Amino acid sequence: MKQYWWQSVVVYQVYPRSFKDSNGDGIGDIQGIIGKLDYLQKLGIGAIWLSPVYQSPNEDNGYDISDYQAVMAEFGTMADLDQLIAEAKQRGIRIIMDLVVNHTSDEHAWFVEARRSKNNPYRDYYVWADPAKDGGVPNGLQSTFSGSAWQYDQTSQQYYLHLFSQKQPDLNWQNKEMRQAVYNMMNFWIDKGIGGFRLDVIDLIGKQPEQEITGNGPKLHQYLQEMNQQTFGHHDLITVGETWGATPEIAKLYSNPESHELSMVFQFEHVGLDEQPGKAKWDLQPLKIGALKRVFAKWQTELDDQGWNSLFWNNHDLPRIISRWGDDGQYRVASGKMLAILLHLLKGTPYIYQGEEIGMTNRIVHDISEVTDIESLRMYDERIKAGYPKATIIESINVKGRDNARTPMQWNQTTNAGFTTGKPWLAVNPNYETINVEAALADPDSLFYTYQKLIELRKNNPIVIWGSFELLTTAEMIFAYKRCYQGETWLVVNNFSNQAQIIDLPDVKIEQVLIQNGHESITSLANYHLSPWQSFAVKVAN
Ligand code: TEU
Ligand code: CA
Repeated sequence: MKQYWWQSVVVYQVYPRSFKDSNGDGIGDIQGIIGKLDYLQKLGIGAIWLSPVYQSPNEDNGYDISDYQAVMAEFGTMADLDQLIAEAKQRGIRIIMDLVVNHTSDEHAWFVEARRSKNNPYRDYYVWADPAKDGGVPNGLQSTFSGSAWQYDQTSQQYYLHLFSQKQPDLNWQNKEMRQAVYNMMNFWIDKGIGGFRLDVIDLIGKQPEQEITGNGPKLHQYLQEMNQQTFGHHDLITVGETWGATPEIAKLYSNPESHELSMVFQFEHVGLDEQPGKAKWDLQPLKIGALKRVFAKWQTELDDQGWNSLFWNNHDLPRIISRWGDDGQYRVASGKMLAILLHLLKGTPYIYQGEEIGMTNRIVHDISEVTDIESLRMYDERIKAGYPKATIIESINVKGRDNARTPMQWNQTTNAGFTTGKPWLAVNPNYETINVEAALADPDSLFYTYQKLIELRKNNPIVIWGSFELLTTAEMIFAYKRCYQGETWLVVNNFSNQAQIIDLPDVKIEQVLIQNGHESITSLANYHLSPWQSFAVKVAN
């Protein structure tokens, strides 16, 4: 199989609003990112996925775009962005742009035109429907941000579709001119020398709203093949689709190079494991490690050579992994290293979300007034109306809310964690005095250096990229697996718990300890006692 550059790099996600503020207005910006490129180079990453930096009224922090070819004034200028692309390139780092083309902002010129009248040339760029017979919404489609996905438009007396906020009208991918306009816009960015695209909720673009089909619609793959053909297919770019509804079968359709669609997709099967089946992410249940192992093993083995995995614990929509599935108290560093080692030695392209590499944690709120994210705010109103107790809703937000990932990056122990000299747009996590980049860099035993070493291992050992995967049968709370490549074998052993565990692999002869989260001498795995969250990778004789 052909090999691609994006199979061997680690990608770092920057959420610009929260990364680094260079001018004291409390909002992260592009010059702030440029100032931290040396730090990212030191970590060893090969690409940055930049969450949206386009012009936007910020209903959904930039995921509501009003001009795809202009930079959000708060973040800087097009010249700043060109400089970022160039300076990153000098450091061997490519810039992956976030492509949000399931919807635009209602302030986008296309929508401003479209809503003028039924026969406006842009009308069909969006999805419109007549009221139901009783005058109400056309059907039962729901918005991810609570309530109906249909918004009534007074002027034309029709409803438009918004699978997210009513300020994020859905584009109509059945319209050929609209698709062409999107491809032209993509080529504008490709011509700037970007490294690729992350495609926001791309599995929704094949929607058939009249049949209440949203994800995985009938023409989805046809559109992606067309997009590939008209844009990135002619360039050596990374493309990663955000696909909440992907199964391994579907992921192979997207990511098998033969199908000429995308490099890989983000699949979210593991992300749903700590919610009650059939309910919302807010309906909490504890994670079962056994289920997590089965899900990961399934994706590792099923994609194998017919597709490519992306590997992630975190992004700007998800709570911090150490708080979620590790231990953000006594074992913060140990569990963080375990989670890093476990993930980064799997087969696929790993993604690090800003702050993950220093072990940032969730931020606790006590009242809804401390929350900024639209998803949490809408859910709160909806559940208050439905009679849920306040405390239960706040608990769900503390465990799962998106603000957890969006608190400012913690650079040092000065005021506001060195993120801004002004007032941060979202409060800094009070633990910044101990958890920050400066402290991490000064401590050779910090999580940062575990991530750095994992990236280095990947660069120097083809087995990490290409090796086969096999889940080992062990006690429930131990996540152990084997990688094999060209006569070499690695074992990766992780204690996914706060308790000691025993692993018994008497036949294993250890040749080398490659990485670990402690300082134990590991010479045999016969009746080996793992301390809480202990994690290591060893090279073994065949
Ligand atoms: O996220 C898709 C999405 O469905 C999320 O809203 C997700 O369901 C939720 O955050 C987690 O439960 C993408 C972007 O990553 C997100 O930031 C945007 O809000 C959304 O699309 C709309 O563009
Ligand atoms: Ca700023």
